[in-house]
Amino acid sequence: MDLRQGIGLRKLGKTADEFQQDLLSNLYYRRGTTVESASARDAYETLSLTVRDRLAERRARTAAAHYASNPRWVYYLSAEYLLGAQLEQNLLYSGTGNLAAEAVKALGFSLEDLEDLDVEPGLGNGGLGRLAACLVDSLATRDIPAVGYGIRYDLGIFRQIITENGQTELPDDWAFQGNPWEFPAPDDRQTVGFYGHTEPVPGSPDRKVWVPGEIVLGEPSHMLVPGYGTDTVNIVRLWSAKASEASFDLSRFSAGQYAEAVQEAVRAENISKVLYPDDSTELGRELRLKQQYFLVSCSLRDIIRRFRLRNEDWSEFADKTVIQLNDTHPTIAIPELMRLLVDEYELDWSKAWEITRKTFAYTCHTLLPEALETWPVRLIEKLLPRHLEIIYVINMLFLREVGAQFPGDQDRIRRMSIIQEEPERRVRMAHLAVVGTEAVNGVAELHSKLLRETVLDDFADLWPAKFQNVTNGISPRRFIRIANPRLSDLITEGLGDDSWLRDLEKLAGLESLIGDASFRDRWQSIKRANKVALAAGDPDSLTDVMIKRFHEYKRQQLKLLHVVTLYQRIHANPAGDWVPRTVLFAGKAAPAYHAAKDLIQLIATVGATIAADPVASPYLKVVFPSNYNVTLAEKIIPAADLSEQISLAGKEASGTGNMKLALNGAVTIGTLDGANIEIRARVGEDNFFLFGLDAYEAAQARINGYQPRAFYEHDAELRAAIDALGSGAFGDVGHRVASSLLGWDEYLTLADYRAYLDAQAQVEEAWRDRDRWIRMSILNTAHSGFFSSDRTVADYAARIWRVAPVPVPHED
Ligand code: RUG
Repeated sequence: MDLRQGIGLRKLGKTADEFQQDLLSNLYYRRGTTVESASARDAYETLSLTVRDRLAERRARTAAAHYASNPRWVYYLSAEYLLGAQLEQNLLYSGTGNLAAEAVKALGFSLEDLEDLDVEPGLGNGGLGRLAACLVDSLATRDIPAVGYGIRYDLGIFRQIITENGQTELPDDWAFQGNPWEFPAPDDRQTVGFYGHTEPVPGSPDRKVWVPGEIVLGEPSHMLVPGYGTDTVNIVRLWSAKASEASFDLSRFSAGQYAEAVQEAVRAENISKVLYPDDSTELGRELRLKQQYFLVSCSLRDIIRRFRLRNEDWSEFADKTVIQLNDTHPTIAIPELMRLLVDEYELDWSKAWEITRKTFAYTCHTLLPEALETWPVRLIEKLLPRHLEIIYVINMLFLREVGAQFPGDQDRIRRMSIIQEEPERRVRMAHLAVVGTEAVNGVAELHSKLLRETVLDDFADLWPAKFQNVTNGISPRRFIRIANPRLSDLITEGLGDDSWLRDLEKLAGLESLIGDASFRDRWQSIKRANKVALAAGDPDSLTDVMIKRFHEYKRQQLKLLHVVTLYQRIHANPAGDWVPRTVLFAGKAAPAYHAAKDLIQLIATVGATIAADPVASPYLKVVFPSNYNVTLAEKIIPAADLSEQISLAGKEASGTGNMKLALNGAVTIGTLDGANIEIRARVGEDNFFLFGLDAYEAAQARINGYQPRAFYEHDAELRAAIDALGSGAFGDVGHRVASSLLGWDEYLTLADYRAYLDAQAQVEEAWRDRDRWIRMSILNTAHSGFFSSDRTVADYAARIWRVAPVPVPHED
């Protein structure tokens, strides 16, 4: 028997009996317990292993197919992954949901109870991390050979508690009870160096020897990433930092200096301790850069190891490998690959540079200057001395190229340099990422256009063909099939089958059902049932949701001004014909972002005031559930009527919550920003509430000397709302928010207030005409097909990665 051919795998049973037998044997042999004493945790772990085994069998066949075809691979490098809960997804993707429900019932548990024990790995902050998770899902669904690389943070995104005192952060020890979904692979451990110095190599001017001052080990574990409706199972490989054996100081321990004895080990292991440590301190920044290099160094060595399993010739590396950099966080991979090729594999510089440039591609996710990373030269010099030398050479050769193209244009050279000189010498990671890659993309049409016209305009002049757009997308499996099973079942019934889950444009077929009154009734009852399940407020009220990270550019403050104005209007006319609304906010603020935390506190306080008010509370309710994460999003999104996408135009790169809400039949109120523009173009102007300045008008307003006070003085309702916030009734936090809006109003909230309230009046008019609203809702779902991440991945595959699918032969 040739085990390398994958022959010899015992087929895992497909019948209920066989599933139950497998569950029992996992309970006995892998969990080491018995039916009589099995706890819910035992049942959860055992079920997870039983489901995982089915995916692992597909994984074995996937690996065999990939090995045989020696394909071009996509490697996705991302500092963040928000994978969401795994059990329900893996039941769906392995087609074992019914078998599992029956089997755990026989053990005395309900599947729902066990799903509650499935903790989501919160290894990301927001949209960027969730995008990475959607893309790996779609890569597998599209049968593209791929590995996602990331960091296995011990503590994920903090657990948030909201009270009237604002946001409190608690550590998220997500794997405290273990994580049945991952496979540790200590044999693939890598060694990572930091600090130290470099030494010349006699006779080889391009090469250097780097002698690191600290060594840390990177230990991988992987989680399975199944494709939907296919046999492909890819992996996400996550690295944990481990101290080397030598870092434990036995002599100090023996001398009773216990803390000192483990100090070095603790320092090493801190690298993967926490997602994004607070970078407002010098130490925090250094740790963050360490994380980035740790991810990159481990992953590149793993990629090279994989390449060498089937290939020998370096000239084939770029043909077999594309490495996508998810934002600038992993950009240090560019000098690291150069270092490996030049210093360790002894390629000459120009050959190595050709390979490097052809291997990488870079996705930019922002336009905000403060989000474009730069690192102090002296920090890189200290932590990664060889990389700084390499960056200098890359920069010198690059600026020579610029000089040749634009002779005498010193200003352009200064603007484009990878090194910023003033006020402090820093490495501009976005410039390095553009110079060292073959393709650069933005994440929505407007974003890609603004990147070319503003932030990266000089680079787009130099290399116009390098710049592309790939509009983001979302996984329809997670964000409608799992999140909204009632609506998914209705859609499947309406369209005749569930093939829309792999071909989301098929949702357009719903348009022909819109004239069917019973279909519309069922659509409406499902939305209502989802609201009842969410239990956030009156299910017959307009459920108005703003769910996303807290950031001033996203403008939760604009929504708050709207809430305060509604409150004041109700008070002015308690007998008015008010549309009852439940306004739901959810989201986290970065722990050191004080203005965003102020907003959270103010919203919570205003919400409590309204709740205690007998005049307003029958019509207006503000709810703010704690700890927004993927799991909570899956509950809120199906219940939403109105989707708030109200960032200042030109600031939100794309947004993906906007897509999830539209897909679930929420109607958007939004600005011409990010992917809102593409959503509106598809769902139709009549099914989208547009308001506000566009990106060019917003930029112009600042140039023209924007005065927020002028808006305050000319609009009595706006004045009343801001005065109420600043009146003292809401304490210092109300003062701070009001005076920041009146003083500078960075994101032109006051300029867009009146247009926003007018658009909200149109929302209420449409809502009162219930039939019109349901039609709008259905049309939003019907025309959201473009926003599937399967389409996003197909775009990357065709235009950036140039990869082909490798189907895994199906076995019954
Ligand atoms: O803010 C952006 C979102 O607009 C976008 O949808 C998401 C995925 O592309 O990425 C978010 N993002 C940007 N997260 N971090 C950054 C900073 O670079």
